[in-house]
Amino acid sequence: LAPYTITYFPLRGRANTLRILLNDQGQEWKEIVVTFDEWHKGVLKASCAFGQLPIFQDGDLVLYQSNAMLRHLGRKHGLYGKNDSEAALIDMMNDAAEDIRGRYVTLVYSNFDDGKEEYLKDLMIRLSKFEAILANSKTGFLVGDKISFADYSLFDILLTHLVMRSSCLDSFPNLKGFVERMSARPKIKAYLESDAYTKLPINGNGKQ
Ligand code: 6SG
Repeated sequence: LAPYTITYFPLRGRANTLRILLNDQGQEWKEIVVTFDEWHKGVLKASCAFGQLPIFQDGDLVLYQSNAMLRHLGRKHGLYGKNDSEAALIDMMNDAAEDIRGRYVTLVYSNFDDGKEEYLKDLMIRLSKFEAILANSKTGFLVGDKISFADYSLFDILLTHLVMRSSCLDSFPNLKGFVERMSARPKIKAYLESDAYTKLPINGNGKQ
């Protein structure tokens, strides 16, 4: 039986990196889908540690905060580097990806139509930093010689931004190569082609 459960809205949103990681690692999990109608009744929200989804359960362990979930899976599945220094660098990379994700979520839910072009200008600067990091990587991963949870985070936000602006990686060959390599990993490829992925909207308000 799957030890893991993800409770979330019927969205990619903040669950998508988790789902990509779990698929790629050959893990099974259960999804509990929370509709917006159900959520707005407020009972589940009141029970959540910080009043928000997703929830991740690993047996008796109940986690809130999507990046804590990624770190937990990183520790359990060998996706957190080979020593403390690599772990610190992986944290740093994931935090930089989270900086982009946080700005994206703010744009989508507050000011998408008017703010998009200015957002994309700032995004290019942020992506250029990741481009330089990957240009210096000998292995094609963000840190060390193995995939980490930060690679899945970066991959997810790049997929999301390719939907928003399909040309956004055109001047970043290393990021483009990264997306191609990640997308070609057999279990990720199968997931990205599945209804479980393609039928889910990215966000809860129809913007993308
Ligand atoms: C939003 O922000 O889609 N959780 C969100 N929103 C519901 O009542 N730092 C943590 C983490 O990393 C952030 C959690 C995250 O885990 S997901 C949440 O629980 C709340 O606050 C993004 C998303 N939201 C769509 C949504 C569904 C119900 C309320 C917000 C859209 C707006 C109103 C209805 C549909 Fe809606």
